Amino acid sequence: MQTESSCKFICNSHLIFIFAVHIDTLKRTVNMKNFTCVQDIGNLKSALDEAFEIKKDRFKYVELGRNKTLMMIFFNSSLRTRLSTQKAALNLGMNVIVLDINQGAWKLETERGVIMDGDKPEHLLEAIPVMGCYCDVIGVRSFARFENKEYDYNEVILNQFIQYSGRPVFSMEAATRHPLQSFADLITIEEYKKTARPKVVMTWAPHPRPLPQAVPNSFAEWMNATDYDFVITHPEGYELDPKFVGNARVEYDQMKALEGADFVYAKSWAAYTGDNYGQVLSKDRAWTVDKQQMAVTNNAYFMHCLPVRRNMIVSDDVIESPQSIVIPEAANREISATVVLKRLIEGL
Ligand code: AN0
Ligand code: CP
Repeated sequence: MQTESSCKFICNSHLIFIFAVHIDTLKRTVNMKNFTCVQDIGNLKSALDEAFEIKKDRFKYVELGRNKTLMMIFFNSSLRTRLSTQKAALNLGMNVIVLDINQGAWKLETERGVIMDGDKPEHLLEAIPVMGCYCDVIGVRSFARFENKEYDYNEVILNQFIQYSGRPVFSMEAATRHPLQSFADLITIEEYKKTARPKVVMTWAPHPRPLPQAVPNSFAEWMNATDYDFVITHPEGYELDPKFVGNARVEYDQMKALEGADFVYAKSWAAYTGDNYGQVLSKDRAWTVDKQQMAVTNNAYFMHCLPVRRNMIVSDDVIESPQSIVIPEAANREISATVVLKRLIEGL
């Protein structure tokens, strides 16, 4: 039997390969199994086209999710992800169940082989397939714990959901990536850019507590998938995993990096490298994005995923300036989530 993707004939002793057009391209739908990284979204141009189509008419696919249930599982706090993903599900006519693991659920053991005589009455390996019984799609928020780099970077929790829930799973910020955020960031840059190939600078900024690398890793991964001029700047010691840095330019001098920038994307993250994994190495407020930093840019737009600590990461003046697009950026979370949920439902 011919496969859907290709078939071959033997003709005059030449092999002629005829590649059948995959049925998906005809329907212009992309069936996603899971959504955890930029590769899962496939072609960025068609993902953006779909985002703008949905932004024009966000209830266009309201019939698609009828009698389908989204379950959102939060191991960590959230404002935007919770609200925007729920709104996205409502746009698609879905039902929504939300569970905060730390508020009302049994405390979950996550390690195999543990003698469960402590304070955790339930194991994740039972909890996950049970959750899968009550829904069609599962979103998971599970931050890096900073106890063990390998554990975090292997995405143990997220992968257990993929393996044991029996449902499509999407990341609502996992240990190493925050793809719904990065997709919303990309949509926002596309809306505001004035040149085909804008200069986008991601700058580290100080914060009192160690924050995950998920947002900067993910932003870098998505920016590297575009043809933008992408620069990363941070103090020495804050190098990110080279897998995410890719071909981005890394510049240790923040002011030099910011020269001529069209977009400034601020984010704090804890150290990644060596024994410093998960540590705060600097709280140097010289790195806070202030008027002085913005002055060397090309009248750049200021972006941040939020929540943001004012006068640590960004000054009041900059975040309140007309160049600050943090609110439209957050608004686009509804759009990125609608595209992702639509595609996951189409894959059911
Ligand atoms: C989280 C982080 O930096 O990953 C969530 C950002 C969307 N931020 C905090 O924990 C403050
Ligand atoms: N940007 C973002 O993911 O925000 P929340 O942590 O509030 O969901």
